[in-house]
Amino acid sequence: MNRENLTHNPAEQALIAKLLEAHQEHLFADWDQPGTNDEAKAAFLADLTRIDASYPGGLVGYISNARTLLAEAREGTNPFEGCVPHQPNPVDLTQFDASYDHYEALGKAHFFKTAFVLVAGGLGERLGYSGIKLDIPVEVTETTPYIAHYAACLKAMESRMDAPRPVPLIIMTSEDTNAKTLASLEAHHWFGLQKEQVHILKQELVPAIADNEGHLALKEKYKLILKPHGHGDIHMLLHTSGIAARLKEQGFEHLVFIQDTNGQVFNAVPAALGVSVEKGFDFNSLAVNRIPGEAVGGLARLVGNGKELVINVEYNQLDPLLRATVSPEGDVPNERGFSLFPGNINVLVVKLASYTRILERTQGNIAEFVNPKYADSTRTAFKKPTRLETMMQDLAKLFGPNERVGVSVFDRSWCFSAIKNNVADAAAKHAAGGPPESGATAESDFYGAGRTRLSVAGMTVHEAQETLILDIPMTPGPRVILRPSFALTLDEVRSKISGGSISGEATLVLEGDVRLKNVEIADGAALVIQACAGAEVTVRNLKVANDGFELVRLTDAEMKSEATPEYLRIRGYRIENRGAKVYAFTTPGVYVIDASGAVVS
Ligand code: UGB
Repeated sequence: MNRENLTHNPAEQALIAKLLEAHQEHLFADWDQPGTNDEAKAAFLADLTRIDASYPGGLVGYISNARTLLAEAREGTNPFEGCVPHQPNPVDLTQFDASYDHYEALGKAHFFKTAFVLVAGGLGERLGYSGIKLDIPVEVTETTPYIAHYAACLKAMESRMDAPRPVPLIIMTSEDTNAKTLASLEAHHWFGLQKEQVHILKQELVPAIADNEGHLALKEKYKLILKPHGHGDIHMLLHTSGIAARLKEQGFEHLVFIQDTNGQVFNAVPAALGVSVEKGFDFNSLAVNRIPGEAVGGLARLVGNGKELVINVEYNQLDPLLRATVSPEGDVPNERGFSLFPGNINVLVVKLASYTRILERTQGNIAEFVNPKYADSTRTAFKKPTRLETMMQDLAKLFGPNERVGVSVFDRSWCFSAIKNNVADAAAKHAAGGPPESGATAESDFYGAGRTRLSVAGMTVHEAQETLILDIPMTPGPRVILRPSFALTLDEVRSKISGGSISGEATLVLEGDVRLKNVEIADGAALVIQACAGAEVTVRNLKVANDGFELVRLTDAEMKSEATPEYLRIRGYRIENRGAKVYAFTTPGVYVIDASGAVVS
């Protein structure tokens, strides 16, 4: 068909001409005559136009980048050719000692100059959850969604400032998650945040590529196959939206990048910020001790080609790089069972001054890569269409020799426990010796961090025995939820809790300004104290014994039933209230709960 007949819109005609020059004739072959399927054609052209505008260099640039990267992939070009990996020189924050307190205090004093970026455009394909991951509850004692937990952390940070100001939250969504994220925020009144402090940036999907020649893949006539471009899009969006530059102008100094389901991240944020401030890091990656082979990138200092970079080597590239250079056996464990290269948890603390400079220089374009699954060893055909991807941690590659790129290593369960896998895959990962990263382990670690805080404050904590639920390990108690309004740092916990004990499958939930002095909570019992802003509650010498909450395993029938909420089916249990003692203080004032459990105001 004559190309002028495809559309009367000059801009669309120009785009078609460019695509034909880029050998994309198949996109427009076999078009029906005008009058047939016109709506589908218009939608197809609208898709092409939108993607052309959103990708730096347009669709033709995307196709050209794809051809280059696919040719390199086909030849097996080593992206790290000439580089030798060395261990980075991490700041060790795995012990809760005086230096940890020092960094937390520094970080806390810096809250008012910090903004957060939450990348939440991923579909969570490995988990197979039908909603957005931000809506999944991090715990099912009180059923708090991740987004509610993050918002509560930001509110708590604000309340620690001398002159409180809203902590900006930038959320990156995608076609897959945007509408549901907005709906969730609106349905819950922005989870207590001001609407103006939340900025939503939607990333576009990119077209899938059918072959080494860079032909765009069609799902059907007039429909492209579109796929996520990866979390690296956030840098381009922070640049093109002007938000990064604006935040810098407003006096913010650091951005903290976080993932969608890591309930532990704010445990580590104060100390990580403190490290960035004291050491003047332009880029600080939070990391954990990594088990060789697990799906977490390794942080390495790469030396070669006249450069030295501290960067993430993604999990599928680390082992081959090590085999080709320093370790013929690949990624082998040290005597403690850990890889020599700390695991990247994709929590980044970035100095805004250097970040905006780099965005100006690069327009936010960071390294793309392609990972095609070839049909056979000739590498001429793919099993299924592939696409170009980007990763937000690759930003580190753009920092120069005059900028400071560091790594801060934390205890794993303290700073990182995400929900990545469905129950079957999680059980298989556990059987293979790796972290399951499931709904149950994320919740178990969330309570575990609460227990750690109580122990640090000197409370005696008798843990319940680890158990397997659907062949996934978890520790069912004590279930300790210390809300951010109660404490954000270890020092705050120490100042509010003294003495006491908690045992087995007991539950403790503390919200607001609450102090516990010699409180004992028996195995299976539960104490919940909710103090509104302006209420100060002290609990003295109370011995708590009641039927508390019970963790109940789902039956096979419940696991299969659509009537069972999906957020329970991804863990294999629910938690039922059998008689928890709840104190709710809804008006400001000074209250004491005495040894008999009575409230004396
Ligand atoms: N995300 C987006 O916002 N947009 C996208 O297009 C894709 C994802 P995954 P991944 O934590 O253990 C990363 O898929 O990419 C968001 C690191 O690269 O859960 O496999 C998504 O919503 C790896 O080095 O993780 O691996 C989510 O919030 C390691 O640190 C976030 O990006 C690994 O995470 C991560 O997406 C890990």
